[in-house]
Formats: sequence, C-alpha cells, structure tokens
Amino acid sequence: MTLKIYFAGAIRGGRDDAARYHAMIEFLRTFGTVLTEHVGDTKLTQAGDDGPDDYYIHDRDMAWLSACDLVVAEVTMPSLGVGYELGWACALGKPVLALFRPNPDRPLSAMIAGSKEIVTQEYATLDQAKEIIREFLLRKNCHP
Ligand code: 6K6
Repeated sequence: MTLKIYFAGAIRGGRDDAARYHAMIEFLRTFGTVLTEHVGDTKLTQAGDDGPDDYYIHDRDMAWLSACDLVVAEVTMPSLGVGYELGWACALGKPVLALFRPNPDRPLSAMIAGSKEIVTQEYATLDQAKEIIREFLLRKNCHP
C-alpha cells in the first residue's frame, strides 16, 4: 500500500519558505503520496485561496490528516494552521516530524519543541533536511 504523507507548512502564516516546502514535497514523493502537495505550490500566495471557502479547506485537510500515515512539517515560519494540524496529528496518534531552522530572534514554540510526541529536528540546508526525513521514514520502516 502506498504511504500517505501529510506535509504541513505555512500558508497565511507567510510564504517565504514556499520553495523549500516544494523541494521537501518532491523528495517525500519518492516515498509515497503527499496528500497536501498544494502547500508547496510556489504560485499559492498568502492571500490566495484554493477552495470554495475556509470550511471546505478545514474539513478537507482534516480528512487528509485522519487518513495519513505520518506528518512532516516545516515549522520555521510560524503558522496557526500548522500548529493546529500538529496538535490534531498528535491527538490522532500520527507520527510527526517537525523540521526547524534555528534563528535566535524567533525560537520555536515550546508547544512544538516541548512535545514528546513530535520529533523536532533542526537543520540548515535542504540536503540536511532530506537526510533527516530519510532517517525518520526509514525508522518508520518506509522505503523509497
Ligand atoms: C490558500 C492561501 C491562503 O489561504 C489559502 C487557503 N487554502 C488552503 N488550502 C489547503 N490547506 C490549507 C489552506 N490554508 C491552510 N491550510 C493548511 O493549514 C495547510 O495544510 C497548511 O499546512 C496549514 C497552513 O496554515 P496557515 O495558518 O499558515 O494558513
């Protein structure tokens, strides 16, 4: 059965990291299906919309979150939506990897960094992020 991956990254929180999300999603696609590919769409703006309304987006994303095998999140750009998704992912018992680029001006929320359910890993380069993702997935017995 194909691995179902839920990738979370900021949308209304800010799109500065959209190209990074895109590259991570491309890498994750070598392991399985990424249910939330639109998060890495570099044409999707902070103000844009890809669904009829917010209720539709929320319910569709929650259905994908319930259906996924695991969650990978890029949490450097603070996002209420990503925080909400990670809280639900933990409540649903999904394995969660959170990738974070350290920045002295803006430390990661203690609710993510201090969660025992969330595996938080710091990285600097995309290659490092890919290696972290690969190790996390292999530990979950997921192979390319
Ligand atoms: C697109 C651009 C601006 O608003 C949108 C609405 N479209 C969304 N489509 C799909 N997923 C969304 C959307 N808005 C938020 N999400 C989910 O929340 C994604 O799965 C992201 O991981 C997360 C981003 O939350 P915010 O608070 O940064 O928007």
